[in-house]
Amino acid sequence: MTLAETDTAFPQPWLPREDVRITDLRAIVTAPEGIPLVVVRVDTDQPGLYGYGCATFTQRWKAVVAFLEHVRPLVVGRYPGDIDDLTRLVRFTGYWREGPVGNNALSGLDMALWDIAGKRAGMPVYELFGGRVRAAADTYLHAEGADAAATTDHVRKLMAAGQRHVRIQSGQQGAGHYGAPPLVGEFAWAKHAAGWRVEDYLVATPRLFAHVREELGDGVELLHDVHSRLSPSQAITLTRSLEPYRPFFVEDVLAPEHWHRLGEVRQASPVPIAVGELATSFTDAARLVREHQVDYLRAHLSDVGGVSAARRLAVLADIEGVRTAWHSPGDASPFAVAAAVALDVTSPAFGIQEGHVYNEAAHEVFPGMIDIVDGWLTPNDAPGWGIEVDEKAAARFPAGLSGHDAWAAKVRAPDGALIAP
Ligand code: GCO
Ligand code: MG
Repeated sequence: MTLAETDTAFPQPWLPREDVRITDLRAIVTAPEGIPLVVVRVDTDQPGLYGYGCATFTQRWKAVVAFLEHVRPLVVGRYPGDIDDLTRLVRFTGYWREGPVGNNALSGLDMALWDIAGKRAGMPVYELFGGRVRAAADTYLHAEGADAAATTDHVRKLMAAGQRHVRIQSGQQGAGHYGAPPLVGEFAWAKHAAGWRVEDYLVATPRLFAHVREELGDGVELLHDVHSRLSPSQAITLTRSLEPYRPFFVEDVLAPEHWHRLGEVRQASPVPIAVGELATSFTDAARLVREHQVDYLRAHLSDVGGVSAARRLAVLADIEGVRTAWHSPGDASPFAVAAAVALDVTSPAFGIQEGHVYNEAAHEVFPGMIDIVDGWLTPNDAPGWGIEVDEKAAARFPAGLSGHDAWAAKVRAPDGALIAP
């Protein structure tokens, strides 16, 4: 095929090195764990050559699927090897860019193109990124329970399974804290009896840490996710109260609306601060690193535009002395996990990797996906991401509306005011 033969309104701008063309781009939506996941598949005119990428904005997945309708005509007919040109094309043609919908769609395309590049080269993507600087990524998993004793038991189980790092959350009166069940009863005096009381949280959290350290000693690294519920001064109070228990990091002390005040918190905090999963623009994530507002950058790969964007952030983090801790819970598909781990093993700035133990249904849908073994995530050595999608299995787990809405709608203070969940 020559340039002139490309039958598209968005022709190939230069003669590609090899005659390979994109023929299709589509979304696959599936919910093997009940959490809607969006995967983008990019096809080419070469038999058996296609790629997958993660485009999961689980709460608003239908919007991403619709956005991809705008992406498809931009890339069909193009050479899949021009990854940066194709992603810049998607960004610039839309004029208004960034945001969780557009960036997730972009990420699906971006990761799928890296998958195709790896398959063409016969190499895992991590080798295209420059090769390993470490054998595998150490991970953390989540422990939660109704109270400190139950959370401690959960930590014990995870340690027995090989985890060296565990995030601890525990329940509280009223709505409970993020990640842990509501418990112990409600506030009889309150306008909203099932409310969440920040003062109680600020007392309960250092007690939780004290309990876990007392029971389990120093042989485990402990993490904690505030989930954006504090003001700057409350964040400082919390981090100071946790200092004796040596947390590995404290996550999301402030909501993104107040990130301009993160510097203050970090200056006053005696423990490392991790922020970034709510960054929905590359620019915002880069600012967290450039302005030294975080010790660990926790961007969600697909929300900053994909693995290419995150790779630039990892380089920036390396330059600025910041560590990475890519966000990767159950609302990231196994392609996002593979992409995060490819960055983890190739970046000197790696700090820790959030892990998620997927269920059997997810393994059926995504053959080849990588799992945590003894606390480690090790990249797949097959070309590309080395993961397939079994579309028949995927269809058995249709996506409904995200359950997140129903949960977040309940997170209110005792006076009834809605809180960032
Ligand atoms: C974390 C998280 C998540 C988010 C979830 C929202 O793993 O650190 O904060 O579990 O709540 O991704 O959909
Ligand atoms: Mg979090």
